Amino acid sequence: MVELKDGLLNDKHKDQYWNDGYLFPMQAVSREQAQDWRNQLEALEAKWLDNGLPLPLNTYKRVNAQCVMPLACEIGLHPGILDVVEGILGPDIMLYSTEFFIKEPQTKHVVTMHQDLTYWGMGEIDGLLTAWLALSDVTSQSGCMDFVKGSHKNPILPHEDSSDENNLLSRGQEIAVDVAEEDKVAVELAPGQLSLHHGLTIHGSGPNADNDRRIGVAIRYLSPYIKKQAGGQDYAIPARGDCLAGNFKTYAAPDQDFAPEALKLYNDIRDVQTAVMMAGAKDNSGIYEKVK
Ligand SMILES: O=C(O)CCC(=O)C(=O)O
Repeated sequence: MVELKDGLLNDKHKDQYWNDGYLFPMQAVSREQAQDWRNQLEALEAKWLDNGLPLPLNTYKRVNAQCVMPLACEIGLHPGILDVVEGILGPDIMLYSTEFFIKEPQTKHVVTMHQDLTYWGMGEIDGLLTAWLALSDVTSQSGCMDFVKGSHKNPILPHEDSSDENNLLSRGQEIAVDVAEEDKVAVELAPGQLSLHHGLTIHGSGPNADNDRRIGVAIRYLSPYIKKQAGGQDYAIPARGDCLAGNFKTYAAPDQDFAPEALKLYNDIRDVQTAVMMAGAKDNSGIYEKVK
């Protein structure tokens, strides 16, 4: 356990993150808070699954949920999580994307081993990290993430697209080198616990062989000083400190689920990100699929 003092990382924790490319587990929010967020998510799923949204509900949950779901912003802007993130990114923080990674009980969905920054058009930077929050018990049995220690010291390695329908990633991206089982570190987390990983850390996750859903929230945070190297100007929500560098278009947290103006903004963000994310992809049938 990474013991936080007043909710903050100490220098040893920070060194560990920079040496290993990840840090876990931190109890960033209470178990009760995690259960409350899970309840809210499941109520939203029940209400909106067949409620005439322009894109499948899963698309909105899986990427940029912060744009259309107040709950995703509440989680991404929670002070307990931002306090931990501040220890790595510093006082100025933007929320780039909140993503619900859900594996239903006894299903084969996996996430192939990859580095996040491969298709984001940001280059090989230190100023982006993922805080991954467990909303259920996340174990090897239920398909927790695996990290490869020190792998963030690599550049962006070659990746290949896979067309496996069980892959939860946008283009089924997979690192083109085999990762030995003994190099994988299992990231087991209890509800309310958090892991951090660097944008170059090699990671993935296996299937859920458990009887409960495996629910994680991958929250991508950026330093406002990052400049995208490819694609048009991207979007982010100011989360803490000075976010006026102008590298990202800013927008406000939504105040109701799937409001028309938020759905329009969602499409604008999607267009900018799809151009970079899917460049050169063989297949475009996943969450960045073109709207007909
Ligand atoms: O939730 C998972 O299993 C994988 C998530 C992931 O790849 C990420 O957060 O970058």
